[in-house]
Amino acid sequence: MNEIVVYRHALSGHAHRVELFLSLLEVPFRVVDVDLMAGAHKKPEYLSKNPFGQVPIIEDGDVTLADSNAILVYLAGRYDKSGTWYPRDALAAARIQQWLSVAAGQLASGPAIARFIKLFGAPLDYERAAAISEQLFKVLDEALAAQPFLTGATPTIADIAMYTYTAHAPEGEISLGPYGNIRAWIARVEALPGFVPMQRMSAS
Ligand SMILES: N[C@@H](CCC(=O)N[C@@H](CS)C(=O)NCC(=O)O)C(=O)O
Repeated sequence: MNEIVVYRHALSGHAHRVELFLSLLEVPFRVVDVDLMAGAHKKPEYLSKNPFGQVPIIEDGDVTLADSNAILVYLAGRYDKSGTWYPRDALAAARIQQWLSVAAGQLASGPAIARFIKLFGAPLDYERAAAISEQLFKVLDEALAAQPFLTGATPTIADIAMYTYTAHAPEGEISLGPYGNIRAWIARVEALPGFVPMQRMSAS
């Protein structure tokens, strides 16, 4: 097995979801820290790996792949011997895809942007991010009332994609206080063997 290389930033939730999944799968990897503050991700060498100039990307032998959710799909297909993280069944896969879309949609434009504003001073619309977060967390909390993980009794890549920016929402001053089912789900994800946290930036 190749050692997978993950290009990341230590505070990127998108990158963390990749590191978390590799750790849960017990797939060996090493990280390369990309200095976003210095603009390393917009240099030609990095853009040749990901023309969007974003972290994360992975290199796995001669495969170079960008986009955190695409990477989760790839890793599950290639390295998950259990076949449970991204089942082939059409409906199960579609249910997971629904959450991957939410992770790239409302989770990114809500809690992730709120955190980006509060931690890094990004000049973006906090009220909008907070409103998206509230709507998202109501739906998420309700979805988790009926089952322990997002698509059923066992975790899938849907849970991995949704975990980091949800768990770190308080860093963006989005409280998880009202959402008991979400908090219980976070604890379940954090109890998975091989779980690795992302660095926290403030008491939350
Ligand atoms: N759709 C991408 C989004 C990745 C993303 O937004 N990465 C951020 C860090 S969390 C980034 O690299 N931002 C730098 C930029 O866009 O210039 C994914 O899921 O990997």
